[in-house]
Amino acid sequence: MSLMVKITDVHGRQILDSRGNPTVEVEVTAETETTGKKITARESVPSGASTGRFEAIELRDGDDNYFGLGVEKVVKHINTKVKESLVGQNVLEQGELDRIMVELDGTDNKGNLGANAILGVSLACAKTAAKALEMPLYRYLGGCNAKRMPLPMMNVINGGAHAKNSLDFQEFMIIPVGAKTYSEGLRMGAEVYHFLRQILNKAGMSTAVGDEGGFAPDFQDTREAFSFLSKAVELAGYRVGEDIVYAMDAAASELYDEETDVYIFPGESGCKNNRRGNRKGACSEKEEGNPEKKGEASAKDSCPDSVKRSSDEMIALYEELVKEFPIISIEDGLFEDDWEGWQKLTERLGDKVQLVGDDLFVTNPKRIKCGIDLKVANAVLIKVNQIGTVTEAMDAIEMAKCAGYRTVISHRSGETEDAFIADLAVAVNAGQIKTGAPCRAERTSKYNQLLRIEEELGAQAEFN
Ligand code: 2PG
Ligand code: MG
Repeated sequence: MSLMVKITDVHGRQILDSRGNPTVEVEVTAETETTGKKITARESVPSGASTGRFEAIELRDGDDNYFGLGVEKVVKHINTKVKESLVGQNVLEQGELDRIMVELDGTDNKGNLGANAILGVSLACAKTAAKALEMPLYRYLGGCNAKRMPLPMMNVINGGAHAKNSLDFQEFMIIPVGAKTYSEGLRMGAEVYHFLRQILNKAGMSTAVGDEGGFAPDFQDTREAFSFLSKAVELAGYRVGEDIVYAMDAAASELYDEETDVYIFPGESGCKNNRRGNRKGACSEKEEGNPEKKGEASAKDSCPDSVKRSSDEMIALYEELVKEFPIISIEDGLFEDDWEGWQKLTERLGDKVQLVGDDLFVTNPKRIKCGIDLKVANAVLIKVNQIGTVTEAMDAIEMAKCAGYRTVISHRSGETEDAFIADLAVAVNAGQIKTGAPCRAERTSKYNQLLRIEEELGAQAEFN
C-alpha cells in the first residue's frame, strides 16, 4: 500500500511580486499517517506582462485596491472551495490533486477559481510532498534520473513590455555554451553582465535595469544591442559565438497589429515608448488598473510613421540577424496565432536556429499538439502559470520531448523569491532555463538554487 500523507490544511494569502503587484502564496500542511508528523511547505505564483492571449486566466479583484490587481478573491477561493476539496487527500498524489482542482474549476481556462489559485496550491502540494518524503524537490518531481543542469539563458538587455526604453524586441540573452559546468556558465554570464554595465556607463547610457534585471538603455535598434553584447563578451575574455552565444525573445505578439496585419516598431522609428504595451486577451482587469500593467496607446495611433514589417519581412530580418550575430534561439518571432507565418519561419530557419513558442503554445498540450502537427517551431517555452497545474506543465514537457521539440523552463517578468522552476528544470532534464539577468533577488534565487542542486548532484550532474 502506498504511503498516505493526508492534507490537513490549505492556506492562501496575498503577497507582493517583484513589480510590487499582489500575487498568491499558498501553504499546504499534511500529516504522515504512520508517524503523525506534520509538514508544511509554501509556494507562490508568478505573473507575466507580455501575456499570451491563450494563457489560463489569472483572476484579479478589479476593485479600488492595488489598481484593481488584488487577489483577495482568489485567496478566498483557495481558503474555502479548494481547501474543502483537498483536505483528506494524499499530498503524494499530485495528478489526482490537480485533477480535482481542474474539475472543481470546470472551465477550459481555469477562469472560475483562477489559474493563480490552482497553480499556487498545485506548486505548494508538490513541495509539501517532497518535504514529507525528505527528498529534494527536483528528485521528487523527476525521480532518480533527474540530473541535467540547465544552460542558463540570461536576459541581460531588456526591452519591449519589460522596460520603458526604445527597444522593440523584449529580450536579449547570453548563453554560456562554452562552459563545462552550470556554475562556470553562471560565472561567465555574470562577468559579461558586469562588463556590459561598464561599457554602457562609458557610452553614457543608462544602466538602470528592467523587470528581469537586464539593462534597459535606449539603443538605436536590435543590432546595436547585440553589438554591445559582443563588446562585453570580448572584454570579459570570451569568444563570441564559441564561449557565449545569443538568444532573443521578440515577443512579436506585442508588436503585431491585427487590423493591418503588420508588426509595428515604434522604438526603431524614434517614437520612444509608444509601444503597443500590454495587450491582454486573458485578463481584462489588468487593462484598467496599474499604470505599470496598463495597455499603452497603440503605436499605430501615436506613431503614424512607424517602421512596419510584414510577416515575411520579419522572417527576413531574423535571417539577417542570424547571419550577423551568433543567435541560436529566437522566441516568439511571430504573432501567437499566425500558424502559417510560423510554418514559413520554421521552414526557413528551423534547421539553423531554435525557434521557441511561448505565447504561441502557452504551455498548453492542445496548442503544442497543433504545433507539432503543423511542423511549427522546434522548442517550447514552459511557464507553469500559463497552464496552471504542475501535472499539465509536465504533460506539456513530455509531449514536446516525445516530438523531438526542445524545452526551456521559464520564469515570468513578475516573479517572487521562490525557486520552483529551478528544481523543475533539473527534474525534467530540460537542458535550458531562462530566468532573467544575474541580478535582482527574484532572478538570482533561481540561479542560486541551481548552484545548490549542482553541488548536491556532484559527479552525477550533467551539463550542456
Ligand atoms: C516572456 C516572459 C518571461 P512575461 O515573454 O517570455 O521572460 O515575459 O512574463 O512578461 O510574459
Ligand atoms: Mg516570451
